[in-house]
Amino acid sequence: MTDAADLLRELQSGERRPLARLLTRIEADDPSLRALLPQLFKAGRGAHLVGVTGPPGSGKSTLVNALTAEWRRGGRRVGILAIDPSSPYTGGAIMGDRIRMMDHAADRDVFMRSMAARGELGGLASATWLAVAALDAAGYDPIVIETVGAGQSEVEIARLAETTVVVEVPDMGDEVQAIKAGLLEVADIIAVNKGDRPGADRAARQLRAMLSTAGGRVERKPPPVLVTTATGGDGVPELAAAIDKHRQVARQPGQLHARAEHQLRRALGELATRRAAERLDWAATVDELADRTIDPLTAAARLLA
Ligand SMILES: Nc1nc2c(ncn2[C@@H]2O[C@H](COP(=O)(O)OP(=O)(O)OP(=O)(O)O)[C@@H](O)[C@H]2O)c(=O)[nH]1
Ligand SMILES: [Mg+2]
Repeated sequence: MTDAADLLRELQSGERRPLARLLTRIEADDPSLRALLPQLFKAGRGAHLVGVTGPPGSGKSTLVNALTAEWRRGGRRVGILAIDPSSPYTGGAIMGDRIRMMDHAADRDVFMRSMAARGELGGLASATWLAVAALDAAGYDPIVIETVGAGQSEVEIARLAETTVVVEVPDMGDEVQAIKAGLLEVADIIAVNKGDRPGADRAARQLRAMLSTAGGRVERKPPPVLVTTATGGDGVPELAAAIDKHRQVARQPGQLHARAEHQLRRALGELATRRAAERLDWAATVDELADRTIDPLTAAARLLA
């Protein structure tokens, strides 16, 4: 019996602990993982990968918690990866997410994990990719990736998903307009959360108007804008239905290709860079660059020779 076969058997037992241990190895970039990856990837069942992103505090975790309850009612096993980019916004986010997911803590058909990015975002896309593969092999479907949409890198991570839900709030200030514009670009579905607050319906209407005149995106229809109240559950079944519906769209032949290509390029580029970095002698070359005894293009070519 090989290591990989043992691991898969454990993963598919329905227990959460083997999966938790595997994710720890993925986060640590454990070299012994490499031998297991071919079988891990082959064992994937093609779970629906759902990204949930949006500004800090917009209610992403609460909404994922509510969606999870909805999916559980449908008998689905839900995997959740909360990506903590260690940004100034998310101090304490891991603890907060754990508390919010307590509703499902005793349910072994819900797996929740916060993944840390070791202080910077490097390696996160590929670590997330491998983590998703692990959850997929373990039979979770859907798999949700929650990221704080506060910067370009986080937006990119959200794009690993097949279906990206952007969570907005009714009373977003002007200072976050830039974030908002970047986020809307990657949205397949927009949830205006905190629907119990004044102005939610108006914010939804404004977003719809903005999206219908945005142009430049001839290849697709404007994403649906839904109003949700994550705390009370209003609009959550509709959001779950919209996510399911988008899955069908995302899996049409042409769409799948575009998504897969983006996802694979990014994560593969990151893995290749990291593997290359392990083999290369950066220090000497960086010294030479600093001394101007070598030019950057020659240095790059030499590193990869
Ligand atoms: N009134 C109201 N409050 C909400 C709603 N959804 C979430 N909240 C509250 O908003 C706060 C932030 O919710 P979170 O779910 O932690 O938000 P988040 O987007 O995951 O936050 P970060 O991960 O830190 O970016 C909490 O106090 C929630 O209880 C809602 O629909 N209505
Ligand atoms: Mg959160």
